[in-house]
Amino acid sequence: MSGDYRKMWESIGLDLEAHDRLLQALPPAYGEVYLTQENRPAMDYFDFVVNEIHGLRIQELQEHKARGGKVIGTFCVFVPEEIIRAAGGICIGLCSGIEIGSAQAEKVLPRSICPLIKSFMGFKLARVCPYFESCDMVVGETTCDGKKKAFEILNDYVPVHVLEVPQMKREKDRLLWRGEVGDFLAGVEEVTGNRVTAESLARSVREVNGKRRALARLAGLRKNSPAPISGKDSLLIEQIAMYDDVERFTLKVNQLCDELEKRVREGVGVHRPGAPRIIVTGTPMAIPNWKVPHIIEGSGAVIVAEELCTGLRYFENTVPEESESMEQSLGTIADRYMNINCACFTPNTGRMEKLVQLAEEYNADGIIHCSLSFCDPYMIEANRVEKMLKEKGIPMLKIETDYGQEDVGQLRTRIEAFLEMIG
Ligand code: BJ8
Repeated sequence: MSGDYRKMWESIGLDLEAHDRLLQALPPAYGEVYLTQENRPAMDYFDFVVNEIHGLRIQELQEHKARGGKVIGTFCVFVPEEIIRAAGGICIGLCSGIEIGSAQAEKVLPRSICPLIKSFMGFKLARVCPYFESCDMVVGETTCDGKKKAFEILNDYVPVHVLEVPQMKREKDRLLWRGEVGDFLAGVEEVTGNRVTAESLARSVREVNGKRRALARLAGLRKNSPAPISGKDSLLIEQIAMYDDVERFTLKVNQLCDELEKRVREGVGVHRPGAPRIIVTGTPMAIPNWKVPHIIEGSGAVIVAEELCTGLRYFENTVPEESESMEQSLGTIADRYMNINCACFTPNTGRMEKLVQLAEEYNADGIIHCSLSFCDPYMIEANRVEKMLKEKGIPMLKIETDYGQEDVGQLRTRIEAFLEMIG
């Protein structure tokens, strides 16, 4: 990191010793997973952002807060970030992608629970995440039972606004969700002390759309063969999208896409000719969870798309920009989010259809379904995915894992066997 941030970390209430241990664990992992890749495009900005993950960006958040601005943390791509931005707040996706503070988390949660939930509780209780400690409010949702109940506990430590996300997509569910989006607007206005206007909302919609379009442009370039960028680098960018400054990030992704377009014209890629093209689907892979993509690409395949919330589900739809009133804008924002294919919905047929469509568009040789352990929605829905893909003749491998490294050898063996079978 470029500066000495200890004073800042102390002032926001971090446990400095525990935080030192976390930082020591991170850089080697990044070097090994990312910096050893061959023929990377210019990723300097994104490498820099990761390097400064607890430094410069936190400083920016603190400066925003010193000017009276608020920071709002989220755990789900269902949270309408357009509204947070329109109220002058900064929306930060809290990561939960590493095992941390488990001992503390297990004092308030059962041991056998989704690692993502245990991680966010651990981060908060161990006081090691400067993003979490910068939040004036966090937003929870009722997507899965584990999260829904854990947010009641988290509310003991930080104010939590819970969004009720419906479980079905009928008209009455859409109406309920529209009501939730309206209540969220009121909650955000109260925390930030700012009123959202039709103009501020329209501007925010344009800016967030710009970010999503840049990510979609990047995704589109990966349809080419050879792929001009690795799946690991693409995932990293999708993870950074959750917490970086929106306008700067959009600019940097578009600049990278300019370079990738040139690569495509010149036939430059990041993998050996004939490498199997893989789509990854399942539970989100929050930073710094790169375990499975690292194994897949380390085994000679290339990941061409992520049907994940840290992937296509985050950016594939935009909000229409021509609304004439605040009411209409809120409606179109709510509708955009209801199109997300989360396994928390029943049925969730949109996800199966999307996977078949993606396999065709991205010319994929196979799909790897990766679920965090104890995640009932995705682990059970894997059966529906498998059934549909079988019907369409698309090979699929189903894996279940957590944030530990103990199963790496076993996962590698299974992934290599799958790649050999489809190769
Ligand atoms: S829209 S996928 S980000 S809820 S992995 S905590 S589901 S037990 S994360 Fe998600 Fe929003 Fe859906 Fe996406 Fe529960 Fe499963 Fe854990 Fe999960």
